[in-house]
Order: sequence, then structure tokens, then C-alpha cells
Amino acid sequence: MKIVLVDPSRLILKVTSGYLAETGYQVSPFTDATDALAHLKDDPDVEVLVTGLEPHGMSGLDLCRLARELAGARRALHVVVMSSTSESRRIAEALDAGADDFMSKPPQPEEFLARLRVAARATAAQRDLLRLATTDSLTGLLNRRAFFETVDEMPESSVCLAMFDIDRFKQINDSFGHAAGDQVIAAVAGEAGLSDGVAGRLGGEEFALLIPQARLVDAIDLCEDLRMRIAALSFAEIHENLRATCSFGVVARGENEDVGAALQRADIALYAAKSSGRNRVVA
Ligand code: GH3
Ligand code: MG
Ligand code: MG
Ligand code: MG
Repeated sequence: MKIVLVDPSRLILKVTSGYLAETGYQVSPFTDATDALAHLKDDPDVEVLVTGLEPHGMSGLDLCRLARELAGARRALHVVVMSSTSESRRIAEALDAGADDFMSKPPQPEEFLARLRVAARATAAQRDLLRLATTDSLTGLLNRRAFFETVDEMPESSVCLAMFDIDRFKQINDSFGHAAGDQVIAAVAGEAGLSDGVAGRLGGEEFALLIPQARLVDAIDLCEDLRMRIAALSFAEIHENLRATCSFGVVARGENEDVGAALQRADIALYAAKSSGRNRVVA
């Protein structure tokens, strides 16, 4: 577990980092809250922030607020405030500023380690919930909502979007059963997940790809490659003759274009790919 530890006292940082490191935690100590916040931004794997109330750079309360804002709803972060104060008002302020826990300063090793075990439980639960809320259970790809959010967070310029859909999938279900259909969906998703970019399952047997920093021609190449890999998949365990193909619609997202609008254009291109014979990429 990675921990950011913030306090103006170098002695406290040194002593505390020492026994935390011995216990196996990866500690980054800071006397300055601004540097600590920058580190939190740079390393998304840091899940625990422990701060005094009066570091250099900014107040501990402001650090709590900004760290909370940075983590948002998409990152597990547990914040512990430590202070020599026993004033209830100060403790309440810290909790209201976004701290999850409070301990007295200087922290006693036994108590500190126990609070870090609380942090580990809390962040593990947050991570599990985040995963469940954002991924599709059959394929492990981003679900519809998480895919849209991911596109929204991406700068609009030089982003391409593709939508693709398994061809004549109803026949696969009808001929081999729903469970076999699910296997085909999972295998197609597996190939999509190997492509550069971010793949999502929008529903049923319909998928999308977000291809950042790509011109339309690059996105078309990427989809062509994926299309061929899918067509080459073997499903011998279901039936020796079973193959799956997909049709693709690709667009470059316009400046200021809404995600929904761009995907709608991709869907129109996908429809054109279907009506012109399937198993092809249309831009
Ligand atoms: P087209 O080439 O035009 O896409 O033909 P299609 O048969 O694939 O047509 P359509 O996309 O309309 O059919 C999708 C079918 O996928 C309908 C639905 O029963 C089935 N389906 C949707 N979700 C799932 C799923 O999670 N598992 C399985 N096995 N089937 C699903
Ligand atoms: Mg369809
Ligand atoms: Mg289909
Ligand atoms: Mg469909």
C-alpha cells in the first residue's frame, strides 16, 4: 500500500516513515502540502493520505479538501488527519474537510498501524465497488456508463470513436444457444481489449472503442486489424464451423462535439457497414 505522509516536522516524518517502511508500506514523506498534492496527482496508486493540520504550503484542511476533490468518485482514497489537538471542534473540521479518520500526534506505532489496516479495508472495499460499478461482468470491458465517462474526460481533439456489433448474432444464439453466444461475446471483447485505446461494451453484442491521439486513418487501420483478428477466432469447443465477424463504424470526434453525437455518427457508419455486406469497417 502506498502512503503519502505530510507533516512540517522532519523528525515525525523520519520516525514514522521508518516503522511504516519496516512493516512493508511504501511511504512518501512531505513537509509541504503542495508537493504532497502534486505527488497524489502523479501517482494514482497512492490510496492513503496521512496529514498533520499545519504542513507547509497550505493548511491540512485545504489539503484534505483538495485531495478529496482530486480522488472524486473514481479513485479509492483514505485520508487520516493527525494532530496534537484534542479539541473536538478541530477534529470535526478535519472530518468535514474530507478526512476519514483522526489520530493524535505524534502517532503511536501500534495505533497508526491499526488505522492503516482500517485504511486497507476501506480502500479495498472502494476498489471492489468501483470495479463492479464500471466494468461489465461478462467481458471485463468498461460498461456503457464508464465508457461514456471516459470519453468525456478525454480532450476532444484527436480522438476517434468506433462502434462495432457482431454480425448475425441472433443466428449464433439460435444455432448454438445463449451460453455459446456469451462465449462469443467474451472472445470478441477479449480481442477488443488487446487493441490500443479503451474498449467498452455498450450493450448486448455491441461495443465501442475510444482511440486517443489518432487520425481517422489510424483509427480505421486499428479497426481493420481488430476486425481481422475477430474473424480469425476459432470456437472449436462450440462448433468447428462457428466463426464470428463484426461490422465497424468509425468517426473522428469533432471539436466540442458531444460524445453522444459522435457515437451517433459512428452508429450511422456502422449501419452502413451492415447494409453494405457486414464484416467491414466504414468511416
Ligand atoms: P446484425 O448483423 O444486423 O447485427 O444482426 P444481429 O442478429 O446481430 O442483430 P441484433 O444486433 O439486432 O441482435 C442482437 C441479439 O443479441 C439479440 C439478443 O437476443 C442477443 N443478445 C443481446 N445481449 C446478449 C447477451 O448478453 N448474450 C447473448 N448470448 N445474446 C445477447
Ligand atoms: Mg444490430
Ligand atoms: Mg449484431
Ligand atoms: Mg446489436
